[in-house]
Amino acid sequence: MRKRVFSGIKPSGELTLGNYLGALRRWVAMQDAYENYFCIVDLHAITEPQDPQELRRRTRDLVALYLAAGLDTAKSVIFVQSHVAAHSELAWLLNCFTPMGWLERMTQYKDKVAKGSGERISAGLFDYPALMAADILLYQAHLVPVGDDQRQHVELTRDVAMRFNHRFGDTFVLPDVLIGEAGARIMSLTDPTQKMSKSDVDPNGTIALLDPPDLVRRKLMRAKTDSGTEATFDPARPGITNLLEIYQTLAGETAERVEAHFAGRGYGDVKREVADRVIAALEPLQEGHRRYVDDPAELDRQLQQGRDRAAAVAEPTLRDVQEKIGLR
Ligand code: AQP
Repeated sequence: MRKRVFSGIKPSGELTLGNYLGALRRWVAMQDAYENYFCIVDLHAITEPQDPQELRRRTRDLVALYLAAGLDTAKSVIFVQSHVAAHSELAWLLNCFTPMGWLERMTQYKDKVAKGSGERISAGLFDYPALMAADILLYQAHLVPVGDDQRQHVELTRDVAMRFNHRFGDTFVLPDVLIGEAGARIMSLTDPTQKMSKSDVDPNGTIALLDPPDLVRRKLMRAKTDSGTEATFDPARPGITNLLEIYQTLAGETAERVEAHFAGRGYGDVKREVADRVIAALEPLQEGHRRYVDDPAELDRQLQQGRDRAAAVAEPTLRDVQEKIGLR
């Protein structure tokens, strides 16, 4: 039997190169080997304020990008989280089995609180990991391929599952996190000490997957680097290291070969070649995206099919949990 994989992306902004290299591109590469469930996690997006029109558009955009990137519905179930009600239902149940202390330790929550004003932080943002646990556990997923920033949430999912299994008997598969070797944490182009995020307010810090080629080149040529000249991976020089990592991931090379390729050349050369690679990688994505967006009926058909296939797996898990805790 093939192992099951679950992962998702929030439609909380325009998809970035970080989301692509840390998540989407890896899903495509591994989809032949597993039974896959790939979700657009709109319920996670609303943990922070969203414009309803934009949310609707971005959700469909994301489906189109999943398909354009090469996810194939013959190999992967692609669906929108809120279309399968079991996600919200199990999230509530798991809430009641997740200690507050565990949630308080999540660094993503702490980072977001530090950036925003405390008053406006929603209970949903605090509770985000319980919903993420529900997403993963509903499908009895063995593996969760994510970027490095989500490692802690998958570990919490595992702890919640273990706790539940211990109390009520074998119910959930314990999932393992799967982090890529390169591209797991792409950093902002304007502040390379921060990860590239789709909700970044500075548009120059991120490359959006739908950015036109000239804009991609401009942003990369202006990417913040130090005053050094040697193009080597070096944690003390996060700007150039980030650019080399983007190059490495797209070229599928080892770090040593990338350093050898750029030996004796300046940062300007690195930026130019990274821009060439990124633009070449985005071109087929943008073209595929246009094709799907131009055919809304086909997108709807894919989503309906995805919903049905996902619900067929999620609903029996939910019923089992309801029975075990005495709701049925
Ligand atoms: N900079 C990144 N480098 C590598 N991987 C990344 N991911 C996100 N940013 C990077 C991975 O993309 C997947 C989808 O993430 P998400 O949308 O569920 O939430 P996120 O991790 O919070 O992504 P963002 O872009 O930072 O969204 P906002 O700004 O809305 O919070 C995950 O696998 C993630 O690891």
